[in-house]
Amino acid sequence: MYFKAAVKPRAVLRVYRNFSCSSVRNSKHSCKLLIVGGGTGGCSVAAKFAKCLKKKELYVLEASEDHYYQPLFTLVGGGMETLEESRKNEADVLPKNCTWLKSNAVRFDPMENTVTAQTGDVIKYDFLLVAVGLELRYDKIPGLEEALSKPSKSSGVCSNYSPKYVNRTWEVLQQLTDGNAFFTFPNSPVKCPGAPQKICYIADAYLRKEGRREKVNVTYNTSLPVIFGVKKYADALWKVCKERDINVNLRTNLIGLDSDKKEATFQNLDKPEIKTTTQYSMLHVTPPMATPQAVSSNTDLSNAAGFVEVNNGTLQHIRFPNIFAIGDCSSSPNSKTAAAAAAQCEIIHKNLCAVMEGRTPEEKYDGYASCPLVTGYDKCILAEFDYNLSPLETFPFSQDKEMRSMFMLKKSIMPPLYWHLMLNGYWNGPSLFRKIMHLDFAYGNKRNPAKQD
Ligand code: FAD
Ligand code: UQ1
Repeated sequence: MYFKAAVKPRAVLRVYRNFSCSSVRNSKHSCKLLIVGGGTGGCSVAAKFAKCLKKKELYVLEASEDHYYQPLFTLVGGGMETLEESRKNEADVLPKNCTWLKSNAVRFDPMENTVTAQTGDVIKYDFLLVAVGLELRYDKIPGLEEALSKPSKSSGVCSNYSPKYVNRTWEVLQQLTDGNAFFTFPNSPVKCPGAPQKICYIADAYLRKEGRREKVNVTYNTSLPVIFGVKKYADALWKVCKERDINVNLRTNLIGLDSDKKEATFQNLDKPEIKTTTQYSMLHVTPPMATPQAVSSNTDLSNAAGFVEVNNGTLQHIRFPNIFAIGDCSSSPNSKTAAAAAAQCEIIHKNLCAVMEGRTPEEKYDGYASCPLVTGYDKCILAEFDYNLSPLETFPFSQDKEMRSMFMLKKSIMPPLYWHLMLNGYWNGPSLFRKIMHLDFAYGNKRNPAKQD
């Protein structure tokens, strides 16, 4: 069944009823809501629906036994946290009141309202939430997987992005004494676009602390034409780079490496004929990323770039009203972060409930994303912004400064907030705090004479 976007909700509901659990034939599973992907977004929305649906009505399709709090990887790579602190068993983070199928989705058939798992199971759903995130494509850079398979000591190549490689970053950093240290940003969409440069600042701080900075050239090579998409924070980051003697090359993309010779080749994206091969002692790679193939190759579900094609406001699929997408795999043009997924959670919860009840989805996501730009062992610039790349800051002071309090927020407050509130369906981003703090600030200025000066 193919739902046109213009179909009225009541008509949609009538069609859904034909697919209700009791009427399903020739399939092994059927449910009211199927969530594909049990990462940040999938888990958080599952927690919300586990409070109102029955266990048999709510399915989560996820193959991994491990759930990682990926934002901690930046601190793991910098030797500030351990990998184990970023991991929990998937079984312990999924709500008890859901049916977990341990497999990957290999085929989406939105016309039939079915998803096929790698195990061969077919799940028929009334409503679908796609939450499969982004895949790391280390294979796209010739020589990279080979380099990452060698012991970190001889290779010097590392990557914070994968739990498989993040410990290498700290190992490589500790061994680094001289030469060139490169940090890369690929020519593809990435999750947490700040993370490729956060580790560069941490490396700089570490080398200074150890008295080794003078012998190491630190360079950030990014495929982007800017250091950061939001001007206010980009200005602050350029200042940090100048102060710390960090070289920044824009529109510069890593296209290959020779790990025997410890040489990396970069291409100038504005003049593709210009390729430069340089020796490295340390190479921190952010890999190219893409949505999983089952999503990217499905032209009913996805746009040309391979992202699930949703309405930017409601996060509802533009062709199939019973499908929503959350997080990194969604076409909504926000910065792909856990903070964005948090803000999307409640929008999706309310809009899915509306569609389930035959009402029009009315909640609108404003594109909120945030990126705690860690700039050292006790400093962080907390970037927060919306679809227009306009700052949307929580705190009643300008956040374009390196601050210790923002570092503490990143290191000590966000992890428990993630594990205990977000994954249990109780954290929808900081919009409520923002409203309270800014109201207080406004009253402080306008109504409370004691606060005026
Ligand atoms: P994920 O959490 O990645 O979950 C996707 C899930 O889908 C996974 O469990 C995966 O196994 C599963 N899956 C994949 N394919 C399939 C399939 N075919 N079938 C079924 N399941 C499938 N965000 C911040 O807000 N702040 C930060 O400071 C920050 N720092 C970061 C630093 C690093 C190094 C990294 C890697 C990420 C960082 N992020 C940060 C980004 C954040 O982790 C992601 O944006 C967030 O996890 C996205 O959630 P998601 O649910 O879309 O995807
Ligand atoms: C946030 O909501 C979030 O999602 C859980 C993050 O991911 C780990 C963040 O890094 C940040 C900074 C936020 C925003 C939270 C506040 C209190 C500003």
